[in-house]
Amino acid sequence: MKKLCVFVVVSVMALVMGANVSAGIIDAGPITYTTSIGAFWWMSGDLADGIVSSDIFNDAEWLGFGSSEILTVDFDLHGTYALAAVDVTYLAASWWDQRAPARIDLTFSTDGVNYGDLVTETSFIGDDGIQTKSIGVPDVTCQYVKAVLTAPQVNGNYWHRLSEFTFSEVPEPATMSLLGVGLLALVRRKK
Ligand SMILES: [Ca+2]
Repeated sequence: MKKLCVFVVVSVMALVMGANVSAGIIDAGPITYTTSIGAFWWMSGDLADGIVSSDIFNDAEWLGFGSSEILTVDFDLHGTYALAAVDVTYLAASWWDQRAPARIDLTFSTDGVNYGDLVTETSFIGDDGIQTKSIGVPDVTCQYVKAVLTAPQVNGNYWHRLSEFTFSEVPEPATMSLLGVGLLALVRRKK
């Protein structure tokens, strides 16, 4: 009986952990986006291709935008998800006049028209290379995400250099059901 209980617990844990992995980062493949201002022409990076560049000089992995304007990026996840976090990877290098955003406002929509559930992030590491900021989202169900990046208030010429937006979803309800079924089986076996 004891062995059976251990088997059930291990099986449930394996299933739950497996389900959590698949329910984490949303596949970047189908995600598309538009930007309110054009990226610098020599940079051909994609903000939703699943690639986070570690090479700051590889213009094929980065997109650059002038920082004197507000940049809006409208994402279509091409599926409905309960989001847990949005990770933004950017370059902050004062020696190269590239700055972290001063602020990012995220809003969410199910129809691409009406946006709500505002999440504002103002805490970004402003220097020292490639940075990824994970912005927590309070379990918002949506298909569309609008990210508004506000430039920092600094003097001189500067710009944004962005590599990726990564979206993560909360564990699916199926995971919780699975856990419940497993525990129920365990309790019944004990009786
Ligand atoms: Ca990318």
